[in-house]
Amino acid sequence: MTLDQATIAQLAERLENAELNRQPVTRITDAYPDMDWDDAYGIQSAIRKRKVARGNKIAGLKMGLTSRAKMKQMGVETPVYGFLPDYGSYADGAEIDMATFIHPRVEAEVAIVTRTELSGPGCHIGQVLPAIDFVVAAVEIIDSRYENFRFDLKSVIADNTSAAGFVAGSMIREAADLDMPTLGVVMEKNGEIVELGAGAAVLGHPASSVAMLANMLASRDEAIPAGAFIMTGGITAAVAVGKGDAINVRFQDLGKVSMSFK
Ligand code: OOG
Ligand code: MG
Repeated sequence: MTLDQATIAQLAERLENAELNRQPVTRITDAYPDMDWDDAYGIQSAIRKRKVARGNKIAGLKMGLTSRAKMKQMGVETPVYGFLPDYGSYADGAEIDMATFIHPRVEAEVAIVTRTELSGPGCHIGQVLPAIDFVVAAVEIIDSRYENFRFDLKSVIADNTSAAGFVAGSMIREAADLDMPTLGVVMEKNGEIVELGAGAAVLGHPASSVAMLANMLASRDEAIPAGAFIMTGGITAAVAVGKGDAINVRFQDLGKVSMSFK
C-alpha cells in the first residue's frame, strides 16, 4: 500500500460519483503514479462497501481482460476482477436506457455459477469443473468511468473493472454437457455480425478464469462463495452501443442473449 486510508476513501468516492452522475473523470494514476495493486483493489473494495452500506446487493463477480482480444483492445496484459452490483442486472430482451451510462460497450461472455466454495492459492480447473452448478450465456455491459475509456491496469481495477451491467441468458447447462473451449459465439449488432469467437479465447477455457479468480481473491484472504454468479470475461473485443442499437448474441449450446438500447 502506498496510499493512506483517507486517499483511498476519497478516490473511491470520486470514482463512484463518476458512475452515479455519469460524469467521466481522469485516470487516477495520473495523480497517483506510485499507487500499487493493493491500493487499486483497496479502492475497488471501498466502492463495494459504499454500495453495500447504501443497501445494494452484490449480484456476482467478474473477471476481465482474460482474452487476447480484450487485452489488445485495451492495451493491457493482465486479467483483473471486480464485482457486479445488483442494479446492473437486466432481463434477457430488456430495453436499456442509454442515460444510465457514459459510453457503454457490450461483451459476450460465458458465465459460471458455483455450487461449492472455491478458494486459492493453487486453485485449478480440476477443482473448478466439479464445483460448477451450471453454465449460462451472458453479455456484460461495461462503461469505464474514465474519459475516452482510457485507462491503465491499476486505474481500471480501482474503477471496478468498468462493471456497469449484465444480461444473463435463460438456458442453463451442466458443465459436463458442454465443451466450453469450442463453444462458439456470434455477436450481432442491428442484424450484422460484428464479433465472432469461441470459449477458448478466455484463458484456454472459461473455467480457468474461475480458478484464476479464486487465486487472485486468496491474496486478499477472500474466496469465491458457493452459489456465486461469475462472468468469466469477454470472449471477443467489446462493441460500442448507442441509442437505437439492438444486440443479439448467439451462443452454441446455450441459446441467445439480446437487448436493445433506447
Ligand atoms: C475492463 C473490463 C474488461 C472483460 O470482460 O474483459 C472486462 C474494460 O475493458 O473496460 O470486463
Ligand atoms: Mg467483461
